[in-house]
Amino acid sequence: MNSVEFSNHAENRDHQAVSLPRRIAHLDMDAFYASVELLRYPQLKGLPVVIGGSRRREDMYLERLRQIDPDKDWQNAPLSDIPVEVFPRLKDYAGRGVITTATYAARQFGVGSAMGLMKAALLCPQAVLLPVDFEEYRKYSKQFKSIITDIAPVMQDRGVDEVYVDFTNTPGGQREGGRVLARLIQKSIFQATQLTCSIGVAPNKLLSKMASELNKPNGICILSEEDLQTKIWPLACRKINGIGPKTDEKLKSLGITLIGQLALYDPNELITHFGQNYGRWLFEAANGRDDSPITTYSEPVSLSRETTFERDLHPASDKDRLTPIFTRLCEQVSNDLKRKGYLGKTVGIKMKYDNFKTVTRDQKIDIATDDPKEIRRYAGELLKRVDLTKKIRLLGVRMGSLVKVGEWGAEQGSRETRPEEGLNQELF
Ligand code: TTP
Ligand code: MG
Ligand code: MG
Repeated sequence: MNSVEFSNHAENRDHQAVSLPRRIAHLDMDAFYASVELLRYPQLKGLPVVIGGSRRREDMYLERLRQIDPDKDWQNAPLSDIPVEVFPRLKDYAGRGVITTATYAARQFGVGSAMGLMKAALLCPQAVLLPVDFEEYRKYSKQFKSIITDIAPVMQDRGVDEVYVDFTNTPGGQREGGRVLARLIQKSIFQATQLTCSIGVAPNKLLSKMASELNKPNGICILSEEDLQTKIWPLACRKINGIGPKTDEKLKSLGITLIGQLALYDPNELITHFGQNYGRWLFEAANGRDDSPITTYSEPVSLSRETTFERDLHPASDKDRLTPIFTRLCEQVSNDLKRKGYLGKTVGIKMKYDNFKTVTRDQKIDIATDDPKEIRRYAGELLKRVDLTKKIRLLGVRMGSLVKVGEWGAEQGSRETRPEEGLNQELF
């Protein structure tokens, strides 16, 4: 799993002479990874399909296909020719993988994102299991976003399958509360990609994010301030972007489960329990108030790679396995940095033990780098600062404090690496 964390720059606040009511859209693709896979394998449409487990390999079904029909030239046959029975099923999966997403047909069985594949197999054994292909998803991600900015240029990236779009001053953005423009965007994306999305349009980001979920899939939801009590207040507090599981638990202990209850709670009480800033924010959010701007440009603040092992590994008895895994993570982070054109000034490691306790350590370094050996050397030093007497289930490497290559100075990355700091040095 790789991940990129973003910070926002270059805020885009309205400075228009005529001030129109704010109309902010949130667009989110429907069952994104799964929908992209179904473009490749249309024969799976309507079936329960989950995405997860291993990475995609080009030739993965070839052997079974040759068994079924040895005379056919499977290598050159379209992917849509692959018979449905050739695809692996959830019931045959063994391992620790989790679901990234599931088609809506699979969700009816109660399976969904972040659920373990083996647990999901109990609920829907017949579901087709497809591997992940991030490259393909990124390709479609870029494509749908560029279709949006062609129509409505003020867009904030919010991850691989979602964006905020400022409709306020975009032509058509005020018509029917934003519905006309939302329909146009939805139609344009579908025509170009055959992918569906859902759009919420509301007076602010907070409400539009909730609205986009209300009519999923392939839906549009237009919210005005008057809809707050009927459409938002009956929802669980967790639906607010910014209320996580811990806050939710705490709210529940105060007897607050629905947004409406939070909205009517004494704000001073909330401040007592959650602190000045967050307490106030909770109250404002539940009352549908949010003036956070659309930020149209974002840069990563960190890049990381992590991996969960098939079985827990012990630093002492499994060091032959852990060392190459660790090296590989450093190389992957290095490649990510190079591909995106960044150097990092903070190296970090993450470790999850078999009891699920997670520890992280990080360290500032003198010279920003993207060099795998340098990353490994510093990350290796950090290993000395964690407990290596217990079994580990996950290992991760992270580079933070990123700077764009070229914005850092000529000396960057020019430091000679001594041979003993190479990629083969023992770590565990
Ligand atoms: P989401 O937009 O949360 O989900 P989705 O697009 O699959 O389905 P929905 O119709 O409800 O929007 O996430 C976008 C993609 O991100 C999703 O297709 C797969 C990936 N993802 C994960 O890998 N792990 C996760 O836990 C989640 C929630 C998503
Ligand atoms: Mg989605
Ligand atoms: Mg999403």
